[in-house]
Amino acid sequence: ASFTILDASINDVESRFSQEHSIKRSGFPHGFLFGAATSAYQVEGAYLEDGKSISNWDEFCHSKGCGENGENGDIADNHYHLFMNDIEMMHSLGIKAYRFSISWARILPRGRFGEVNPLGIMFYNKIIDNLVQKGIEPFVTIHHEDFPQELEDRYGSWLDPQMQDDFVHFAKICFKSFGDRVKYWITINEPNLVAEMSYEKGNYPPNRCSQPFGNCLAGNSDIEPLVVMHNMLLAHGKAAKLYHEQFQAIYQLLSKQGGLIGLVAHCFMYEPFTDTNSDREAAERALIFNVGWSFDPPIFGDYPQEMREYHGNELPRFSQEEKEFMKKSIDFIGINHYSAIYAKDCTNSSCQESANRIIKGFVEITGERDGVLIGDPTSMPRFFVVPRGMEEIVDYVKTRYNNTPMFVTENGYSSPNVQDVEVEEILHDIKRIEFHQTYLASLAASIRNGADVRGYFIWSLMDNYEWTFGYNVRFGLSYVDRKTFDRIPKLSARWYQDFLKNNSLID
Ligand code: AM3
Repeated sequence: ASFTILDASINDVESRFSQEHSIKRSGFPHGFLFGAATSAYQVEGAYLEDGKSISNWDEFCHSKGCGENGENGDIADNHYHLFMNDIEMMHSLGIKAYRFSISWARILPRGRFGEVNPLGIMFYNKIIDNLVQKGIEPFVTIHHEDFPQELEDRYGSWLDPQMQDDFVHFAKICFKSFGDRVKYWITINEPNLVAEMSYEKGNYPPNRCSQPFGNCLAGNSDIEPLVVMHNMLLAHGKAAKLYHEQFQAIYQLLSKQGGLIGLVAHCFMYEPFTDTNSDREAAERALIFNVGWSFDPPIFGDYPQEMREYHGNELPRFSQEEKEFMKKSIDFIGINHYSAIYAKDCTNSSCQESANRIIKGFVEITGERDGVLIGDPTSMPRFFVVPRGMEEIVDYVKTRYNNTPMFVTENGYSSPNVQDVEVEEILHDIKRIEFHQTYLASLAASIRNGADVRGYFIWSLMDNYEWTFGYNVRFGLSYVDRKTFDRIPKLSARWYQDFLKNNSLID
């Protein structure tokens, strides 16, 4: 019923799509999970309610003003109070899975130095129970950016191996409390991006970088991203071992649903800037330094050889015992994919940003070649619309990891910023529909070629707090009114609803 206001505009969309853009639900395998995603800090709000403590993002936003115009996630989408409405919205969309994250500071306000907060457990129990009741699969990210600030203050969070213990303690409580109903677990969201944004570029908390600029603090960006990633990967490995050994089998016996556990990485597709050996190698290297850095350890038990060659002893090492439990510590690979970008070798010249040396392996990135952009721009810098990138990245991951099961855990579009856009214009989001149609067509092609992809999540269910960009970068299928918190489905929501019913707009 909530979609009726937009019924009229759907006709406008129909005329815009040609036959080759037509992609239908039936073009995907039968049990393929279509869903939408959010994360706790970006939607929940209620930042100090019912026993939740201050998280690293609360602290960062309050002390420095984290988003544009000083916006923060104190209230966000008020999902903490409106979750029933939101689950109803998912149900009417017809999605079969919902990916969300658990606020660590709500469950364990003082990490492993304090008690479990029963009200936190209760909140996620209500979400999970209501999802299950509506036939929507809960897809739970245990850690997505936010953790209790106390862990930062006490020992420096991910820079210290103690954070692994805190994470495993948290994960265990989640498995115990929710594991009877949750079949899909993601340990950590995008550790590779956290290493870059928090310890290299310094724009996410704790804002560390080696050449202080803006608000960032002096750190050692040559080493810290590597250390932080190492601690995150080990935290993942230990939690996965615990899940595999103590929970998976029991839940299998009890409810015939053992559950699967995976890790999610931020996966750009890199294409060579020029058709030269050095740029072709640069594109390959950027993939290895991102995808390989994230998934080689939990699949093969160690970092890629190429990274060892570049970083030498600065790249931490796994002990023999660690290699053993890291290996095969994931049941599925989560790919967050938004964009492709050109990669240009900077081994012999000096790379412009240190991130391009450390995080990308001496690769400069650019979205422009000979004055032509790689794809349409979006409101996120360096995110372009390049549908072929989806097939390319999935194929790369498929080949590198021998077709380990994959999920596209995020894919989405934020419209370019236009001054004073009318709400009407935001709701009439034809570009977002086109984005999803073309990226899905590209994904379907890789599945036809044998890629074992099992689901696709749109980022995001609704407009939300986009980290340092605040509320103006809108990825949602629904518009959120910042004053009333009303959710208004955009045309893309109507499109997704139709798509899931296997109707194509051009039928
Ligand atoms: O907000 C999320 C989406 C949208 O943009 C989500 O929480 C994240 O998991 C994910 O990373 N998302 C996202 N990323 C933008 C990050 C900026 C990276 C810029 C790097 C440029 C090379």
